[in-house]
Amino acid sequence: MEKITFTMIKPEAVESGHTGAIIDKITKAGFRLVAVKKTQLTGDAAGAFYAVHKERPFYGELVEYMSSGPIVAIILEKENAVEDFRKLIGATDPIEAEEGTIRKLYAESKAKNAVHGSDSDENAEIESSFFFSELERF
Ligand code: 3AN
Repeated sequence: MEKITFTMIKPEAVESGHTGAIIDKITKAGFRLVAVKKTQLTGDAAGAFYAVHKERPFYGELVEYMSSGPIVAIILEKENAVEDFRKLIGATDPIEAEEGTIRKLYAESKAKNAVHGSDSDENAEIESSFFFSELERF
């Protein structure tokens, strides 16, 4: 059964011109683009998106970084989307990410790690709804 996951290409990767290469890698791995939007988060919006991490020591840094420049928000569809996408992006810290993964190729650090990937079907829907209405999904 086809499922969705949600990703963001983060500010540093967009700024460095990696958007096209990252989307190419994603679609070549069998994911279908359901919705795509380039936008910039306000500090408040980034804070709300990452509210689950509020108590983590890096929360302030994360919110500041994620609102520092444009991002590309994307809903993706594939069988086993959440798990397969997390495999494609690799570990949170690029030092630990496997060869060939998006974070190994494009991430700068644990904070500036190129892309976001939903960690569950439930969060994929919550995160997708944060950026897109039902009418914007095709
Ligand atoms: P993932 O994005 O792999 O699911 P999480 O959920 O542990 O990783 O962390 C969410 C985001 O918070 C990461 N994508 C990363 O940008 C940031 N982050 C995680 N750990 C750190 C850290 N130690 N220092 C700075 N930022 C971090």
